Amino acid sequence: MVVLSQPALDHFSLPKACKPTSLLCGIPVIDLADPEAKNLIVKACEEYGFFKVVNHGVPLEFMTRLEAEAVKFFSLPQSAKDNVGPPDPFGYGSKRIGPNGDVGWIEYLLLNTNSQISSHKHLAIFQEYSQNFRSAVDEYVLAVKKMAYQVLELMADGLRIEPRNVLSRLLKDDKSDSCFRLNHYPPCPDSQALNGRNLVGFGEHTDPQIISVLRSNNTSGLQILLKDGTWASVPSDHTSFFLNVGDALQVMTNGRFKSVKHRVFADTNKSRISMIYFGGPPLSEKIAPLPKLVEKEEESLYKEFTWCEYKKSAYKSRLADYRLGHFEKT
Ligand code: GA4
Repeated sequence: MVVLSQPALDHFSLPKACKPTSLLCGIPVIDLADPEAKNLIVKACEEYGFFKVVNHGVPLEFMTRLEAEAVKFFSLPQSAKDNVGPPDPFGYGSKRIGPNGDVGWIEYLLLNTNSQISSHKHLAIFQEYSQNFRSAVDEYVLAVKKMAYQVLELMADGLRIEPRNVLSRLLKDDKSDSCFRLNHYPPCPDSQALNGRNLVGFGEHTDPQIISVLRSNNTSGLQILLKDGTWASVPSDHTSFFLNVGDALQVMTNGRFKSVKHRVFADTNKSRISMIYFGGPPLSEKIAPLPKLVEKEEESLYKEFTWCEYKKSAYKSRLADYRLGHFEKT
């Protein structure tokens, strides 16, 4: 990633005068071994669209091994990284996020987790790079997927909907359109130039999928938007996972769960490395409120659409757009 000269930092930074930010100390923590987990997950999704998972069963060495591989990858010469870019959307990207002009203080690798629909580019990324990298991604993603299935099944129990795999089956499907992202937010090159402002790593957005599972190193930067319109910083925890509700799950719960807006700021001293699994349904899947979650009198808040239609529309949008707007009934 090329370090920019001082004036260019203005493209990435936010003015000082922002809404107040607090430290999210009361973030819901779900212990997967707790008999109350199913109800606490539902409560967290209603209140925040976001929660932390502990006792998750994913070995810490899977996380640290992949983190080390990611650090190795991002330390490669720029030309080697550019060989696996630009993103189409899969592949290596630097500063540009998506196809519509969004930028951030970030470099990343976006991968398709489904070998059945992976592009040549994706295969090339893995093969050209290294076997160690590939196996670290594979073992990590497999373990995280299993945990995500468990969470979605607990969620179905908490919502009292049957069968309990009504949500998890969408991620388990061979054709599930899920992806995986490794992000590197380099430390801010010249913190004086920012003059107290924040350097935007990944601008505010919601995730389009059903559920996202994030793990980061011990560098802070993630913030979520609370119901009262204020931003809260999420204290980092490299041993836990942070899960958030995506747009598709908001629709499937007819708005009962909110897909949470979030953003990331770069740290002034440390690199932030994050790894996120985005669990999405098959492209042909109809995304609509689950019948049991639509009260008798209440109608679906959304028009019917497939995941493929939603994704296409998302890729025409800017990061901060309210993407569900096009799909709401008027
Ligand atoms: C946000 C969530 C995931 O990181 C992502 C992003 C995707 C991309 O980087 O290619 C998008 C963004 C994300 C939403 C709107 C579109 C698409 C960039 C962008 C401007 C991989 C995803 O699925 O949607």
